[in-house]
Amino acid sequence: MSNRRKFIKGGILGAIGTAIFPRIISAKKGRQNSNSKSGFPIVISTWEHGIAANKAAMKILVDGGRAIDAVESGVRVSEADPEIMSVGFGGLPDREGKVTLDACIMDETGNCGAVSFLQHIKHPISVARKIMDETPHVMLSGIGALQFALEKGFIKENLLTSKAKKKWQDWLKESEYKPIINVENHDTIGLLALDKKGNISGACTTSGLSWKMHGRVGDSPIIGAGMYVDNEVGGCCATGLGEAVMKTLGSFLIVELMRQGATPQEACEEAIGRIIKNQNYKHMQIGYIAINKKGDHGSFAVHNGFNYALHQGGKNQMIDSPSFVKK
Ligand code: SD4
Repeated sequence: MSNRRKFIKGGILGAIGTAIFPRIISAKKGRQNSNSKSGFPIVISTWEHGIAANKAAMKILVDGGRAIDAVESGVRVSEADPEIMSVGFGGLPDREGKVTLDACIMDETGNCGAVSFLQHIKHPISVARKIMDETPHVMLSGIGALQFALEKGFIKENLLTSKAKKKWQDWLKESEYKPIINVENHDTIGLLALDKKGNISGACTTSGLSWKMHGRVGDSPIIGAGMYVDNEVGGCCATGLGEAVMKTLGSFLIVELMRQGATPQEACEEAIGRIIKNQNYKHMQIGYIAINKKGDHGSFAVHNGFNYALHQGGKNQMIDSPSFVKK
């Protein structure tokens, strides 16, 4: 390692890790998530619906396909499933009863695309991909994103299922607006893949916080907040209260910490540490998953209960994430 690199590693991790949030990094430095193994192809994604998404993504990778195609195909499975009430079709609406979707995608060259506040389109991730591939822009929002999608041949649909509508009508009785993340009201899918060539891509898609204010956009479509990849280093996805992730640009932070030498596990712990240090974390859940170029992975959450799906070495399984608050 060059002297300069040693200096950066020591300097930045020293300053960030031990001075700012000593409890996490210094106590656990060098420790890997006990579930972490190296190797790729690998697909990792948030929450239980990740199992089906991983399966679709890995199918592409084992045939020698690109990570970018794998991540898009993977999260489309969750977007299309009306039983998943936090992503795409069947997602819970905002306080006005409108299903508004956020998504982003990023490839190994640093190209990226995103949509925010998009209505009526079942697969926001594929609209994000088209923005990445066919426009000079990164993000389209609201009516402009819808217009673009329709021009590209996407079909306008009603995404509010009767089940989601019923839940909204029940919520309306009290109309209590609490932007609080708990087990019932979130489950964004963030998915990362490293293909056989060792190239990395990521995708993230969500209907966001249920009962959110109309027009509210969370972290999920923000490159660097809800998801970020850098082909020299690794990638990260976030789930949970988007406002807390946006305030700390969590996914970008985690990738940059890995660039300075942190393991995926250490980097996730440090990013959660920033939230704990500066925000009232008691009533908010945030979870991160991260991988590096070797196919090591890590995860960390504020509270107990976060889990993720890992497809590696021929096995596709759920793993409980470690957390800052243990119970
Ligand atoms: C948001 N981060 O809109 C998303 C919600 C989420 O798991 O992740 N839920 O704030």
